[in-house]
Amino acid sequence: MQKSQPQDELTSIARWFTGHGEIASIQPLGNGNVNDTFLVEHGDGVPQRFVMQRINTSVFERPEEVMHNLVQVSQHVERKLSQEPSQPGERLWEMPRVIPLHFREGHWVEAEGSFWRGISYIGAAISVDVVSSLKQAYEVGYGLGMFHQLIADLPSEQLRDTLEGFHITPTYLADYEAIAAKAAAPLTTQENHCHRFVAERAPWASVLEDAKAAGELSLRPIHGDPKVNNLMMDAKSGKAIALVDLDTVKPGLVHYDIGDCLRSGCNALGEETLKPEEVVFDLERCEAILSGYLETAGQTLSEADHRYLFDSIRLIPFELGLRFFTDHLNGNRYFKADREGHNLDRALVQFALTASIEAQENEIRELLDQLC
Ligand code: GN1
Ligand code: MG
Repeated sequence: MQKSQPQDELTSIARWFTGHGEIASIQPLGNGNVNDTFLVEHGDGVPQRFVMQRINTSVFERPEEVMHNLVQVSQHVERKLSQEPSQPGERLWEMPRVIPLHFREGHWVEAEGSFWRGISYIGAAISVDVVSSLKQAYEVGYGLGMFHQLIADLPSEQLRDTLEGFHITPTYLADYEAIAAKAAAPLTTQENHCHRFVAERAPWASVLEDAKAAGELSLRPIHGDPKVNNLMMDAKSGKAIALVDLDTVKPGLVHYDIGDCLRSGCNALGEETLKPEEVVFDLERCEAILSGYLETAGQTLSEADHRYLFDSIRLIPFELGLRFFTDHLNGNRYFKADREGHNLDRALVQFALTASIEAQENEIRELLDQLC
């Protein structure tokens, strides 16, 4: 877990990105589980805003490479957007940009023992932790598809692997098994339930990696972390206009992104709920998200891609539950936890979502057949 930072230290770090002017305020922003994020307001006249982030270097061990990717991705997309002039009334897609340092060359600063960066703030936009209407759900899917299209031709060799093993479920399973073998005997019924839940699904957990190894599914640039609150919607029109949090953009399976978007967008109680027994995977939201996604990215999916969509919808919440549970057994070193048992509670929610998806397998498969 990272230390908290006194306000005057935050102010002096912010000056690296703003220069000498007034810093009006620095407030925590969003609910990230890994990095620490702040919104900085500054400027002597009309206030300006930017996002200041401390990268969690226990997760991203080579933060310079994260910054390298970020610059590559935003330049690539900006170039593409500038080549396609927009029509009046059309949605204007925005790309978060890295902010150069004020006092020397570069895009990040090491200060107070941490690694900091500045990113442009997407103004006049909202993001939600829970999708509250089908229109929003459609926009979330539309935005993910739009993002996939914009990065589809980003050459892989320009991207570094900033997080090895990310979304490789068999690797998470192996980590879990090693940690579970060393952990104290399960103390609670909930822990016992999680161990059983994982064991029953372990033989299937390599489904996407097996399809990749067999050449059925292929790698392409993906976002890696498109949970709904990373999707920004225009405050007035409600249209998707940006996907933020680009630290995990790298070659992967689009299935990881589709699964992550659906697991976060189809859970009306949100991933922090303390009522796992009430968690359901909502089919209507699923239909709306997929319709939006297919509208922008449908043509890029192959027949084999379609065949593995159900598995991806089931796998990504299972994988996230497994990651939360492993972190719980391992002393909460990866995901920020506010209290004892926080990551166990989060695991229970993701496992409940997985179970709800399994219970609706026929309906979800029918929906996929209809839409694709
Ligand atoms: C982490 O920090 P945040 O909220 O953007 C995690 C995702 C999980 C998510 C679950 C790099 O993302 O994979 O889906 O928590 N990011 C990383 O809330 O591990
Ligand atoms: Mg993230």
